[in-house]
Amino acid sequence: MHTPELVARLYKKMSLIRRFELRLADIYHTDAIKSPVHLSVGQESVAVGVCDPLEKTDIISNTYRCHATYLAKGGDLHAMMAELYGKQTGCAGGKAGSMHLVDIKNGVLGASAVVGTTIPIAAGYALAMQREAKITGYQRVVVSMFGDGGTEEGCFYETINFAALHKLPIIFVCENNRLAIHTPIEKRWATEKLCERIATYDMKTHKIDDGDVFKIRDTIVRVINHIRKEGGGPVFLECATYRALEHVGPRDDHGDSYRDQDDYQRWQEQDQIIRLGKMLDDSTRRMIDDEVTADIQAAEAFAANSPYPEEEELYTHVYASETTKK
Ligand SMILES: Cc1ncc(C[n+]2csc(CCOP(=O)(O)OP(=O)(O)O)c2C)c(N)n1
Repeated sequence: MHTPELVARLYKKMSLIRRFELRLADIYHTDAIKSPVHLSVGQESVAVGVCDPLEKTDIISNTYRCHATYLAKGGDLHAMMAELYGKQTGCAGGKAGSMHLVDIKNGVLGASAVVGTTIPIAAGYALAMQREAKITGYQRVVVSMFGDGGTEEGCFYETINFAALHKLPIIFVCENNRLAIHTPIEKRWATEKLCERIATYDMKTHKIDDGDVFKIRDTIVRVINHIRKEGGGPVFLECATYRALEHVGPRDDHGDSYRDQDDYQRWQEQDQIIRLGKMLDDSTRRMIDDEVTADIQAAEAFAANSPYPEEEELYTHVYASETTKK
C-alpha cells in the first residue's frame, strides 16, 4: 500500500523533471542554453524510483542523459539551469553544460559524454565507501546508472567482475530504452537476456519491464537493505523504459522510421506521471503543479540574471595542479 505522501512526493519529482525538460525544449531555439541536451522525457520513473530511497550521503552516477537523476537525487535546480545557460553560478561554473552536471554536496557524481566511462569511476567510489564503512560503521551506497548502449563497452564487464569479486556496495541500473542513438537493440544484441548474462558474474539481478515507479522503488529499498544492513555485494537492476524525444535535442521524433510504433503506444498508456496524477485528489495535484511551475520559473530567472564566467576562467580547472592549489 502506498501512502498519499509517497504518491505526492513521487508525482512531484517526476513532474518537476518532465516539465523542466519540456521547458528546455520550448526555449532551446532561443539559444539561451549553451550546450546540447539529451532529454529523459518518458524515462523519469526510473530516476525517481531509484533515487527516492537513497540518503543524501549516498552517491548517484550517470551518463550525459543525467538531468533526471540529478534532480531526483536532490541536485540544485538553480545551479543546473545556470549551468545549461553557461553562467558562472552553474554547478560546473558554466563551463561544462548539460552532459556534465555535478553536485557533490547532494551525492551527484560528475557525468560524462563518453559512453561507459562513469561505470568504473562509480565502482571506485564504492570501493572507497566500503573502506570508509570499516572506520565509520555506516555503509554508504553507490548507484551507477547507464543506458543499454553502455553495457556494450568493455569497461562495463571489467567493472561488474571487479565489483562482484570485491562485494562492493554498488547498485548497477541499466535504463534500457532499447535505443543507442538510432540503432534499436535487436540490431545490436544477439540475445536480450541481459540479466541472465550478468548473473553469471555471481551477481543478484532484477528486471522491471513496465516502468512502474513503485516496483522500481520497492526493489531499490530491498537492495539497499541487502547492501547496507546485511553486508551484501553488488546488485544489477534492468529497467525497461521509453525515450520519448530524439536522442539529442528537443524534437519529438516518435514517428521516425527507426522507432517501433507499438512501443510508443504502450509507453503512453503506462505513463507514470499520468498514473500518479490520477491517484491524487484534484487540489493536491493542482498545488503540486503550481509549486513545480514556480520552481522552474525561479530557476530560469536565476540563470538569466546570472553573469557569464570571467575570461580568465578559461584557464582555471584545466590541470589538476590548478584545482588542488585552491
Ligand atoms: C565511447 C563512446 N562511443 C560512442 C559514443 C557516441 N554515442 C553517444 S550516445 C551513444 C548511444 C548510447 O546509448 P545508451 O548507452 O543506450 O544511452 P541512451 O542515449 O539511450 O541514454 C553513442 C554510441 C560516445 N559518446 N562514447
